[in-house]
Amino acid sequence: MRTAFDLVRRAAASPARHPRVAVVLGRLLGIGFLVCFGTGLYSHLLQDPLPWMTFPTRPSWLYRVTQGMHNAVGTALIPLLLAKLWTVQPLLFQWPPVKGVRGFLERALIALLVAAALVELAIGLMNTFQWYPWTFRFRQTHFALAWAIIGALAIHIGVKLPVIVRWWRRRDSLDADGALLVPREGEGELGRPRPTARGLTGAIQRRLDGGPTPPSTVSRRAVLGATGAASAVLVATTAGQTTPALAPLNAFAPRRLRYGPQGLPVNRTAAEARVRESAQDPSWTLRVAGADGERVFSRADLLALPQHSSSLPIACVEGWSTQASWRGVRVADLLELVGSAGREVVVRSFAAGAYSTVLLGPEFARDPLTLVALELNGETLHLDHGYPARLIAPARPGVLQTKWLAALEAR
Ligand SMILES: Nc1nc2c(c(=O)[nH]1)N[C@H]1C(S)=C(S)[C@@H](COP(=O)(O)O)O[C@H]1N2
Ligand SMILES: [Mo]
Repeated sequence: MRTAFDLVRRAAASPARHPRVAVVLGRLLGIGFLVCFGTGLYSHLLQDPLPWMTFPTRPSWLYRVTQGMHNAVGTALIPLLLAKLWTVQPLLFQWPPVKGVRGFLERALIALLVAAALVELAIGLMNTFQWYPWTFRFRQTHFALAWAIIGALAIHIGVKLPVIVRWWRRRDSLDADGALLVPREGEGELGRPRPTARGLTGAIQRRLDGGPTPPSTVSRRAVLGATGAASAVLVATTAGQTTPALAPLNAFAPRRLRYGPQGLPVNRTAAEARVRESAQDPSWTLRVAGADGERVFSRADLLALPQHSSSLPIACVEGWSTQASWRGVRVADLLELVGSAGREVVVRSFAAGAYSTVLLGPEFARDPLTLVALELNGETLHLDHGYPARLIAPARPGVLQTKWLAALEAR
């Protein structure tokens, strides 16, 4: 068994499987996971706020940027993580497999970290394609895994700190005083030079002969370069769904910037939500309830109130976003009419489903940009965009921009 492990490890040894490469990739992974954690936490809390929380409503494109970053960075992490696993893969075959309790805990932690990170990136990617081939609840699972990753990552960095420090700044394989820097025993079998007939790599031999600097950095660079290129290409060919400048390169992302009716993508059409009939019912009204009682407004009533325009994006959690021009009645004005200015609002849709009821915090309810929208990009709101009326507010996830409104209830 031991010989088998040794053989695998030796066969896998390569100048690019080097702690320096692991550290460079690890740093990028660390930063990337932190960015995704921060932006993901923000998105999660916007949808599930703790009671005391208020959120910024400006800049109105804030969520568009944070969620765009969440998706782009998450996408870039996929090649980085695979490259990192490739780099450290010989460590899997250490002998003995487990060295004491500490060694066992270390390996268990890495197993947890790797599994959680792979599942997290995989389900995140699938989510951007609106593909949910599972029964668990995506957001709660993605959120729980994020905590597992961040916790395991913190311990992992602590455990590996000596290796990280030692290889943090090394640009090549040479020490400050010109000696060849080779990975230590404690750093695993990474990058152990491939043995030659004489038991030494050509590079070391040349070094001992006083020859030129060993060329091993080239293949390290090649691995890092290929990984970086893979990440860059993936991001460039998907981020066009949220970044207009990259739209022409969008080869893989499912949403085209302006492919839906009225120049805006649609996640769930009126037909899919089974509201085609009720949405076109001429007796539709919006019920607004507040401290002074209840009022109902037909679409004509709403159009008779002061109309305001807002330029606000729809920014879907799934990674696409589009700026649009909306026109309708300010939510603040409607709340004023029922004596509940500045209150929190329960927003109800007549479409059944997961987002039929959402909460609109007071900071959004009183914002002059927050509208009950009746028009989109200069036309009557399309059925698929929420006709007869929808909510639109600044700096909020798309899932909270309720279509096919039925009621606003101030609390
Ligand atoms: N009632 C209702 N409102 C909804 C949804 C929904 O399924 N039902 N989908 C939401 C999601 S996930 C997004 S991203 C936006 C998309 O708005 P659009 O279709 O007008 O672009 O609407 C939101 N409003
Ligand atoms: Mo969405």
